[in-house]
Amino acid sequence: MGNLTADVKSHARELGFDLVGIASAEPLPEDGGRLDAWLAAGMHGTMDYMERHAGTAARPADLARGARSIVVVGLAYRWDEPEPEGTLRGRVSSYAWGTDYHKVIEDKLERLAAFLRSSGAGIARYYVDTGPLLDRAIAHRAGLGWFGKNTLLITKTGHGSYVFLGEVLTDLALEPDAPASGSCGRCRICLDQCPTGAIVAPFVVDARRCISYLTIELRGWIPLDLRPLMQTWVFGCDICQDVCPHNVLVKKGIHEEFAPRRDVAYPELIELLHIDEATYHQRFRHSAIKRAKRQGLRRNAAVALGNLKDARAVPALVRALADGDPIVRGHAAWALGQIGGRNAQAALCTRLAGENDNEVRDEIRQALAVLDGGAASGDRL
Ligand code: B12
Ligand code: SF4
Ligand code: SF4
Repeated sequence: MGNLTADVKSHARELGFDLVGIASAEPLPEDGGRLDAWLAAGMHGTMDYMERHAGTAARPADLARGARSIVVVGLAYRWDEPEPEGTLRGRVSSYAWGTDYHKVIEDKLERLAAFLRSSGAGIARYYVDTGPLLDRAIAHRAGLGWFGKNTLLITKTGHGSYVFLGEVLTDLALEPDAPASGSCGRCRICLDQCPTGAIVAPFVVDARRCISYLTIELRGWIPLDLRPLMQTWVFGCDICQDVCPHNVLVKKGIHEEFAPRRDVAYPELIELLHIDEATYHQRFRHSAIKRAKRQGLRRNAAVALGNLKDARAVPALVRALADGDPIVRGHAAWALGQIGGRNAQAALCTRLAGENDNEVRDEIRQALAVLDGGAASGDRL
C-alpha cells in the first residue's frame, strides 16, 4: 500500500493540488459532538442543509459503505490585492475573485477519482464543500493543517488558511498521515478584530453574525443591528484571515484560475445595486459570487452604500426605493437613513406615502426615525 499511497499523492500533485494527505474514514466523534452543539445552539442560522447533513458529517464511511480512506487535497487561492480604482466601491472576499473554486477543484478531483479507480478502487467519490462532511476536521486528521481560533484550517506549507479543501472517499486502504499539530498560542487577534463579534469563543463562529453568512447565505432581510458592522463587504469577508499572523508570508498568485477578475475584488456599488438580470449572469458566469443571488448582491450593495455614508449615492438609492423588489427597496431605505440629507429624507417621505409592503414601510419609518434623531450627514454638505 505504501507505493500506492505515494502514487496517489504524486498524482494529486501532478493535477496541481498544493496539499495532499490521507485520513482514515473512521468516525470523528469529537468533531461530531462539536457540530451537534453548534447546531443545537442555532449557530447555523438558516443553513438547513447543515442540520440535514449532521448525521453523516462525522461518519464519512456512512456516505459509501466500504469506504476506508479519504484522500484530502488543498488548493491555495490567494492573490495580491488589486488596487481599488474609483470611489463607492464594495469588497469581495479573495476566495471569490476568480473562477468558482467548486468547478476548478471538481475538475481535478474527477481526474483523481479516475486514477483511484484505475488503481483498483471500487469506491472513489469526491466532494468539495458539496458533501455532508466536516472538511476541516478531515483535513486536520490527514495532516494538512490545524484549527485556528477563527475556525479556519491553517496549513503547514506556507499557504496559511487561504486554501480550499476537497476530498475523495475510497475503499482503498491507503496509509494514513499523522494529524497535524499547531496552535494559536495566546493570540486572539481574529476574535478582537472581527467586526461583528461572530467568533463568539475560540474555535466557534456563530454564523448568524458572520459577514460571510449575512452576505452569501442569508436570504431576505439582514438584521438591523448587524448592518452597520458589515463595512463594505458585499460577498464574504476576509478579515479574520487577513489579520492572522500565519497569513502574513503566504505564497500568492499560484493558480491562474483564482486571479482577480476585472472589477470583482472592488465592485462599483451603484452599478451592483442596479445590476440587471442579463448583466448579472454575464458578469458572474463561472463565479462563486452567484451563490448570493442577484437579489442578495443588490441588497448587500445597498448596505455597503449605507455604511460608506457618501451623499453621492443618494440619487441611486432613491431610484432603488422604486425598485420592484421589496428587499432592495427596504435596504435602500435603510442606507438613505444612514446617509441622510434633505433629498434622502424627502424621498423616504414620498415613498412611505405610496409604499404597500408592510416590511418596507417599517424600514422607511425606521430610516426616518434615524434621520429625525440625529444630524444627517448630507445636511452638512
Ligand atoms: C457552513 C460553512 C460556513 C459558514 C459557517 C462557518 C463556520 N465556521 O462553521 C459560513 C457561511 C459563516 C462560512 C464562512 C466562511 N467559509 Co465556510 N464552510 C462552511 C462548510 C460548508 C461547513 C463548516 C462546518 O461544518 N461548520 C460547523 C462547525 C461546527 O464546524 P467548524 O467551524 O469547522 O468547527 C470545527 C472547529 O472549530 C473545531 N473546534 C471546535 N471547538 C474546538 C476546540 C478546540 C480546542 C479545537 C482544536 C478545535 C475545535 O471543531 C469543529 C468541528 O470539526 C465548510 C465546508 C465543509 N463541508 O466542511 C466551508 C468551509 C469551512 N468554508 C471555507 C471558507 C473559505 C469560508 C470563508 C473564509 C469564506 C469567506 N472568505 O467569506 C468564511 C470563513 C468564516 C469563518 N471564520 O469560519 C473553507 C475553509 C477552508 C479552510 N482553510 O479552513 C471550507 C472548508 C470550504 C472548503 N471546502 O474549502 N462557512
Ligand atoms: S469572516 Fe469576517 S465576520 Fe466572519 S468571523 Fe471572520 S472576521 Fe468575523
Ligand atoms: S489570528 Fe491569532 S488566534 Fe486567530 S487564527 Fe490566527 S493565530 Fe489563531
